[in-house]
Amino acid sequence: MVRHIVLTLNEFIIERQSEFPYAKGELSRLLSHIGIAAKIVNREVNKAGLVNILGESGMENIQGESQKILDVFADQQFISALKVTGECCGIATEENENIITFKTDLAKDGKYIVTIDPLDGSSNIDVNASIGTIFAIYRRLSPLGHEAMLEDFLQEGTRQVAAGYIIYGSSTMMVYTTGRGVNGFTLDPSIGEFCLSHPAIQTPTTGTIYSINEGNYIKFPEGVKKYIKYCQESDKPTNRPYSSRYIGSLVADFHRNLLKGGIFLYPSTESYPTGKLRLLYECNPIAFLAEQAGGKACDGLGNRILDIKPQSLHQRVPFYTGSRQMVDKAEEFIHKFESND
Ligand code: AHM
Ligand code: MG
Repeated sequence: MVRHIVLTLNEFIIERQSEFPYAKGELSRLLSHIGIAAKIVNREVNKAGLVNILGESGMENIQGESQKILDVFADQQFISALKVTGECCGIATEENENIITFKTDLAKDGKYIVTIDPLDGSSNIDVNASIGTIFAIYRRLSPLGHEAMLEDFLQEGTRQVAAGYIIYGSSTMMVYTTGRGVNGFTLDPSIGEFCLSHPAIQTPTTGTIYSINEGNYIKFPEGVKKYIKYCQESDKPTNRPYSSRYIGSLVADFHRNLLKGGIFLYPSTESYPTGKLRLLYECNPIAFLAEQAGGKACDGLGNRILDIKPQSLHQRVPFYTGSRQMVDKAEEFIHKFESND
């Protein structure tokens, strides 16, 4: 019998721990706990289609537990998983207006804070399409021994010590970086472990996929409109026209483009004049992963996403990310036509 040796997420995290400048195992524990919460959320996500059979959200299930809407469930799972580590003094999530600070003595000594979108693209749940969790980890700025403060969360993306996402798709994967490349782990349901399946991910420098909600076309900046037309023109040497692929779930759209090469665009629109996606728990972690995989992320206004100083917790920014050459090209168009907007 041939035996395949698998490297699990936890083994990998421990193996890599010594590469980390101030490694004492705290960050490893945080990442492991995120992995555990992800498995619990995954279990519930997989049951989503059964909700109508087992009882509606907000009603009691057969064990007498009240059932929660999945994004609220995911939010609570990640909050409690991070609370018990004692390494994390606070968390900011898409579901909560203000930061959540952990008040135990252990947590007050925690060196890290986490920003997280617990279940991104949740409108896709009802139709069985992929959704995801996105997270970023920072070292706190406020003194140890106290509760976390807002300033701990308003740090530039360059200061992330780790970031990643979980994609609940045809299989469930966790992809993360600690600033030394990007690695992907696929959940093997038979052993309940994330196993290293995509080591040292590098994204192609160019690709043939563009991902954007074209329904908002009329209100896009002029340069974005021109770039879309460029993607649609025929040109053999650059493999155009490109293919349009858009799930409406950032993690799923980004993950596909990361592996195949492509560009994801979420510009300003009529409903979202500064873009829809949130800097702290959507754009920054994705931008960190993109750059670590050799790609690029910018706001189309001349700024690298990771350099933007956040002003507020739920700040939105226009977002362009993916294969380096494609993002460069989109930026070139935006810049060229910016006076027409
Ligand atoms: P959400 O956090 O409310 O789920 O919204 C974020 C999602 C992203 O996953 C996705 O890229 C985007 O919204 C899609 O927006 P739209 O439906 O406007 O194209
Ligand atoms: Mg979201």
